[in-house]
Amino acid sequence: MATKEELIQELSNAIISCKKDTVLAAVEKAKQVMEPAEIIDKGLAAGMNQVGILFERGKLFLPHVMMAADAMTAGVKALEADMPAGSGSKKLGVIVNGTVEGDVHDIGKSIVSTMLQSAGFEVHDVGRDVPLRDFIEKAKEVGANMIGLSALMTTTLPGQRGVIELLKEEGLRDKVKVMVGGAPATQAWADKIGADCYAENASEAVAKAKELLL
Ligand code: B12
Repeated sequence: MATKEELIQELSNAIISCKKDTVLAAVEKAKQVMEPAEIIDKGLAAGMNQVGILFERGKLFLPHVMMAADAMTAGVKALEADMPAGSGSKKLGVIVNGTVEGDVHDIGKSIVSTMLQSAGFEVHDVGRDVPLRDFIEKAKEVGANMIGLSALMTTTLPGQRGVIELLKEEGLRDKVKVMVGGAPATQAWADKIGADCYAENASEAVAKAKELLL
């Protein structure tokens, strides 16, 4: 029987192999002993970060990154059934979550949506490359208590500030909390733009959302 460390390594290596079948097999194996959140955070996401590093060093090319991204999405999907939407009858809060305009990176954002949902929040995932005003319109439509904003590029990060400015314009800033995330976002950035919180990963996003909304 493989140890947890070996399984984590296997998950990460499977993502680096860029092969969907290898990832799905590693996920099936890990599921016997590990929680879905741990499989995603410690195994799959760690592998994807490694892919990013290899890409930056010119050891992997864009088609590999796209294949790894597909494999990662399939791996997370295979775990969704094990993370049923929060069971309590009362929802913990309503959250609109998406990736800002100009940015098509959605793997991390989707993991955050899935984990928030399984923690018991009502999540409206508005997708990727989302026009800033659409976050506001969706928040109004569903009566959101929080907006989650993902940005994976330094060039799209300012979109997070843009949504906060729009909330102020609409007189909604004190009614809707804003949580920001994505690789280039930091606590210092969140403070600078006046976001309510920053979270480094999906587990932290759940903890911070609970802190702010409960
Ligand atoms: C996969 C990937 C892609 C895939 C995306 C597939 C998809 N469906 O998402 C594809 C191949 C399509 C792609 C395209 C491009 N990419 Co790209 N991509 C990556 C890569 C390798 C990994 C990103 C990823 O999925 N990580 C794994 C997930 C699990 O981690 P994560 O996204 O960080 O999410 C976690 C946390 O950040 C946090 N989080 C995320 N969102 C949120 C939201 C909230 C509310 C909270 C609280 C937390 C949170 O929780 C998540 C889970 O733990 C990164 C490198 C890297 N190191 O990030 C480059 C990277 C982001 N890409 C980059 C670039 C430049 C591009 C392209 C322009 C093409 C190119 N020339 O390389 C296009 C972008 C087109 C566009 N307009 O958006 C650059 C960005 C540089 C910059 N300006 O800052 C990076 C950093 C690579 C690099 N060094 O060059 N990319």
